[in-house]
Amino acid sequence: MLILNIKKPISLLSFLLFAFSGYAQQMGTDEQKSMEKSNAAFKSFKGGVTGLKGPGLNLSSEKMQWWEDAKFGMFIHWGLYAIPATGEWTMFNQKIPAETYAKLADQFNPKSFNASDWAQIAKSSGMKYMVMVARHHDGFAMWNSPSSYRHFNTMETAAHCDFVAGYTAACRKAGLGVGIYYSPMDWRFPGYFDPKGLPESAAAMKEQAYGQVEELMKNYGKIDILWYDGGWLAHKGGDADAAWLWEPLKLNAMVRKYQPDVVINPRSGMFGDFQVNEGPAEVKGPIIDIPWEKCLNLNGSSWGFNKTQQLMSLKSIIQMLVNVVDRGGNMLLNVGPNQDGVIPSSHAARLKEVGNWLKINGESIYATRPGPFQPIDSLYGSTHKEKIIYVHLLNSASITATLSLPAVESKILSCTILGGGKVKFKQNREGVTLKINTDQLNPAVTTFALKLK
Ligand code: FHN
Repeated sequence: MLILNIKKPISLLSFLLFAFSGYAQQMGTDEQKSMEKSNAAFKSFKGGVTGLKGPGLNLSSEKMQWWEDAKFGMFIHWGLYAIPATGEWTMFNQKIPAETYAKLADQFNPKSFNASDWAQIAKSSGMKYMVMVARHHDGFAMWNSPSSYRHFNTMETAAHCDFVAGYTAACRKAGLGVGIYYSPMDWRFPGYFDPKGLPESAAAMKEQAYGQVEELMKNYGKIDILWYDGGWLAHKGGDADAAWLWEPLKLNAMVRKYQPDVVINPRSGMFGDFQVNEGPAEVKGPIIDIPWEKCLNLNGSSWGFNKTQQLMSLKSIIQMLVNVVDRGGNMLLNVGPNQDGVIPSSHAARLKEVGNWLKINGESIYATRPGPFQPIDSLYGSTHKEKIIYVHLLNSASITATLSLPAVESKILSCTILGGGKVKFKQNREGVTLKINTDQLNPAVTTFALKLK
């Protein structure tokens, strides 16, 4: 029996995360760097260039509409790392030799895997698309992958099953957008850690990546989202800095040959059809006028299944979703099924509660666009669609008896709370004032619908 539980003191960042966001990631140093480099790219994007651009490789805004209307998706980190239950970076953080780690595949034979259950949980929580990890940094492929280095995949090991096939079929059948996550980096290759010093090993890793991306884009029907992760080399620099090895314009030209309309993120080193902001940090600041996505964990301990459970509260999930959508983004919320492929019932229950809020407030989220009011951090934000402006009031101590909003040119005919009653309001050239009755407020976020003439 393989024992893998070396206790590591939580890092300063994890403590700060705990202090400021109420839950901690048990992250290793490079794992933290991995998240920070992605957010550095997001920040620098606002200031300019991130990722290589090539003719015809990015989608038009028309082709991005469905994604920008969808707003909310399920991220799924599932693989061998669900067995030790200490997160998807277990192999690296615990310095487990590849040969030793590979033995986990002999134990990976999930009897209760049922992707339709995953899809139902996603639908009942109001999610419109899913993104499943097909291969993470540990190299283990969750599908029948002839390109897999050393046949390290679920078809040629104990499970003898193609989980990507099951997932894509169930997701599509449920009417959800089908997304696939792929990590070009693979810790099993020494060339990953020294690509210039060990060029053959780096080239073999690249060859595997091209072969596997082609398999995923060719063998599973229409794929709607391709979510690369881990373009950076030797845990250094950014994804775009590794373009000399991955040649992302060549790689994604191949992808578009099979999947012309697939939405591609920015982590292959190519300019993304959307940008990514990762982690639990609260979303603040003005509306961002480019397609972007916030990805974070429902269970704060790690992306992969973890025996340490720190579930996000319902309030923090709904407030995160609203803060993201009011600033023009989508939210990709992650679950980590256990080694049998089951999403823990407590996670499914929490997501169902989010779905209940969206049943009432969904019209202020789906297919809306941010504004017209710029958000006030930790107080309110807005979206609009056709002749309605939606104001999302975050339930916080700073709420008073009235809410002052900027002026609106069109005449407001009525103001109501979604799922609630009428609201008194005043409108003049200076602005709009809503009369707030705290008894009517939702413990997380209350949506005011301003119907315009
Ligand atoms: O290193 C990965 C991590 O394990 C996880 O997959 C996240 C998900 O966005 N991405 C990387 C960290 O940025």
